[in-house]
Amino acid sequence: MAPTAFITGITGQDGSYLAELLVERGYDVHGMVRRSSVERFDRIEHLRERLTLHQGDLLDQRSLVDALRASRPAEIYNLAAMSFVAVSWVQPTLTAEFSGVGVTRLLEAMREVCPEAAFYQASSSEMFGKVREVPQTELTPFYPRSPYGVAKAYGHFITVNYRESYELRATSGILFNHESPRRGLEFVTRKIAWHAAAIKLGLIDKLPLGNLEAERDWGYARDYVEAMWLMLQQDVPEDYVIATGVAHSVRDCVEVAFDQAGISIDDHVVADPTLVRPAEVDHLIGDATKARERLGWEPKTDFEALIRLMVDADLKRLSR
Ligand code: NAP
Ligand code: F7E
Repeated sequence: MAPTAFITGITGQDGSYLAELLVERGYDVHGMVRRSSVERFDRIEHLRERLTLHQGDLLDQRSLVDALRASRPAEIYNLAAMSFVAVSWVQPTLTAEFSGVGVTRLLEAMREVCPEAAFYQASSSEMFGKVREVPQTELTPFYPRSPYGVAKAYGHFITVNYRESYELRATSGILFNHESPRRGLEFVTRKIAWHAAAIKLGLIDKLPLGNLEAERDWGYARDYVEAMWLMLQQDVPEDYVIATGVAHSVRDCVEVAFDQAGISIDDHVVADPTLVRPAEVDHLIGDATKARERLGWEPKTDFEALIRLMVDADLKRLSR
């Protein structure tokens, strides 16, 4: 019988790639979606027939228990969160509810309905924040610098705590930034790729940006969901850093994107101080040695290839 997987956040970037991977591997894939007056399932539209969707919300315990009862999963991937760091300063308590306490709600639902399942928590390099060492490993202490990072640190530790308290097969993946043509338009790589394409096609003229010197360790989302799956195939649940080990600046991203689109930076990029964050994270570079050695995982797509494929995808999309 096909194993059953349950994904929260299935309508998001990672949820859609993970659903694709699990469907390809013969899983019976269930996903949780929240109610909206307008249904927006663009990222999973092509898979819709092969998925079972349940209404639910990380803010609502009843809905989590019912969704798990209806799907009885062997693997649970908790990808749902308020994932945009900048907005976490605007909605700090809501971020804590979704991305922090929401993890406890789902773990409690799992304990009640399917304690034998394997659980994946989407932890984040944002937990390292004001970094204590470079590069960061599974043992690097956390110093989050945003309400999002603080909420994720709570989600991370409650996952570890439930693993140790109740012997749940709960694993936390500490993922560094990962991008794709399905990335939300508000995140910087996709914003740059989309603007480069739109400027090239004469649809707009300016690209407003905040801190051009900020650096991140950027990988490809398609590679990273493979790591999530590998983590849940291990006999012993442990935490893993997933990263490329190479950092680039926002400026590097603009250079590659504009080169791919064939346009000049000087004429279009404008500084917008409102996009600079109250606190920034520096020197985020991950060391994924443990994942390489234990999971056999390695990133396949480098930064430059990633940004070029994102620009091409937006050029294609906007030309239609
Ligand atoms: P994303 O594209 O923003 O997707 C977030 C998903 O969470 C969406 O499906 C969204 O549903 C859902 N969601 C938000 N609040 C919810 C709630 N209260 N109840 C139920 N569902 C809710 O994020 P992503 O890039 O795929 O990231 C997936 C996970 O990995 C997130 O937890 C993120 O924090 C974490 N993470 C991401 C990265 C990265 O670089 N991408 C790195 C480290 C960790 P709607 O479609 O209804 O909005
Ligand atoms: O910002 C700088 C900004 O919003 C990257 C999420 O997936 O990864 C993501 O969080 C950098 C920051 O991603 C603009 O100041 C400059 O330094 O693309 P971002 P993020 O904040 O790193 C982590 C690992 C997650 O877990 C999160 O869920 O780019 N930056 N100018 C800008 N950023 C944005 N968004 N927009 C700008 O105009």
